[in-house]
Amino acid sequence: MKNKDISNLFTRMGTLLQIKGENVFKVRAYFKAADNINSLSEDIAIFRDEKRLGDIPGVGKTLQEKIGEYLDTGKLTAYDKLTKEIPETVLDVISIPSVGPKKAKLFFDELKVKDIDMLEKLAKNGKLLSLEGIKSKTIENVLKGIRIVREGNNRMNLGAATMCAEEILEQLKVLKEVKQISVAGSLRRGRETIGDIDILVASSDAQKVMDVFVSLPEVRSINAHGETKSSVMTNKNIQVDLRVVDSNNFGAALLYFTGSKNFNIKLRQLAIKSKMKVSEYGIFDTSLKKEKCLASKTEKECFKVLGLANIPPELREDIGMETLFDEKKKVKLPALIEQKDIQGEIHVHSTWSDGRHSIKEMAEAARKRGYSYLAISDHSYKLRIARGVSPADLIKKKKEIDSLNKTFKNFRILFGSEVEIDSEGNLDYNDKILSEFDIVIGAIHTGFEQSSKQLTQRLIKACQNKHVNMIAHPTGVHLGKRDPYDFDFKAVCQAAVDNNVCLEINSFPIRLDLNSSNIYFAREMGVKFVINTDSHHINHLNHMRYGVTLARRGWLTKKDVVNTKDVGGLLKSFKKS
Ligand code: DGT
Ligand code: CA
Ligand code: CA
Repeated sequence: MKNKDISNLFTRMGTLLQIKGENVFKVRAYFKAADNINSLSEDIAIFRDEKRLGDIPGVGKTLQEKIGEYLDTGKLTAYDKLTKEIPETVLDVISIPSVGPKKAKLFFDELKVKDIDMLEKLAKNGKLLSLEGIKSKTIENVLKGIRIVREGNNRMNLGAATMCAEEILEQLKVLKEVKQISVAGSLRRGRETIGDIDILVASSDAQKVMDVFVSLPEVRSINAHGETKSSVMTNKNIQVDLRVVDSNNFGAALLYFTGSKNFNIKLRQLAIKSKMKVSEYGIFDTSLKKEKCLASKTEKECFKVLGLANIPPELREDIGMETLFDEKKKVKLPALIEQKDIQGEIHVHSTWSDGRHSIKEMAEAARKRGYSYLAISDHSYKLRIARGVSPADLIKKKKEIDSLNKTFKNFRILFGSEVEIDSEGNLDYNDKILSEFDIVIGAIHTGFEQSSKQLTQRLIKACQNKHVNMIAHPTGVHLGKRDPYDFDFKAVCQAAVDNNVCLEINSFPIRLDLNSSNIYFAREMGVKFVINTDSHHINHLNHMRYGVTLARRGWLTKKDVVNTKDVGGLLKSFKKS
């Protein structure tokens, strides 16, 4: 399906036209079409074949021709022409958080800044300062933005890595030579960000598996193509490493290549104490003249001979490591939360604010997932950028929810709101309105540059509001775009505990906020959590898996997470004493 490719191409085209200074209507037409193509549930090629491209809102005659050209040739002449005038690398400059299209245009027009390296040079040598409206604070932010983007380019988020790995796994799994297959490395451990994807296969015909792997359609270039290990770059610039081992060693290899590095070091130290040795081929008894393999087929057997429980991959990290390898206490591992424990969620959007789907569509999608409730928590009034709901519209929204609820059995839509916490820590609706909601979520979307003291106070004050049940995406991080804002996390956890406010684990791939170490820390302080997707589209409900993974990495059980309860239990646990 080429929908995503075409949508991305139109977005890039629109952005470059903006830099060129084209007429706003032309620019907007590209953005609108891109947006609508992205949310089609059907293959755009079918629209074309059935001559229905004109049915897609915002797709006029000219764009229809362009879509046709791309579907037929995989190219767009207009785009190629445009990028001769304005290099594609200007898009990288725009992706820097504090830059955006306006400044990128200024930089390009005045100083011909065509890529990030050049921008960095001019920021450092003071040339940028010569431009109108550019202050030293702007330069500071530009350099900070460059650092974040570069880090983001080195590591992808868990969602992007999972999607890429699953596509590849699907294609290898079907080979008859592949006996077992699994991801390994940081992806198997569920880290928030992933450097490269590691895949492990058990097969007696390594060469065949390697040959298929390096010729997969998503492979752009081959870094290595060996007997048991290959490494490729995909067309999305993701490195994927594949190792093939014998079926008899699969468990030991999986253990070894899952890591983390520090976890493996601990395993080796533990083994040495019992006169054993750990390698990618197995666990060996070293007390005998000739080493003897004690376990290698499954991870479980390997752990067992080392005297350990079957430690889930998510726990093989520095956090909690002391507990895992504690010599004195016999450690019982927690029964980690699983995706099937989730009964519903409380942070999704609808067309009442910036969501793509109606309340009914969102509810149906949630029901299909087996949920028994869903809180539609649109943005509050002041967040104009996200079409926040006016007090007058709240009455209509509530009516719509009430009448939909009459049509359901065993499912309930809750009336929620993601309410702006203003720069002083006050909420965007008054107490009377807040008391009407089933669920009130406090959230920060602006004013990130405040001092740590101000931000901490703001969050604490929101926790103290008697209507607030949860704080959304508590640290404000955007992976690869924005660092967490600076605040006292411990103080906010304490305020959350004292006021019976939950902290969110936001599963949206660019957020993943709280992250696993925040979760682990907050849990020790007694914080309760809600795992949400922050969906703006029905497809986003699938992101729940990432939030659950983070929760597991933070050692959470079902009990720590409020949306593992039924709707009665959920609302009861939000009650303020
Ligand atoms: P990443 O890719 O940076 O997100 O992190 P990992 O943990 O996937 O690291 P990676 O891809 O370098 O290696 C995969 C696993 O292989 C790692 O978790 C532990 C294991 N491993 C085995 N031998 C080595 C070694 O010599 N160095 C490193 N770094 N890892 C090794
Ligand atoms: Ca890796
Ligand atoms: Ca690797």
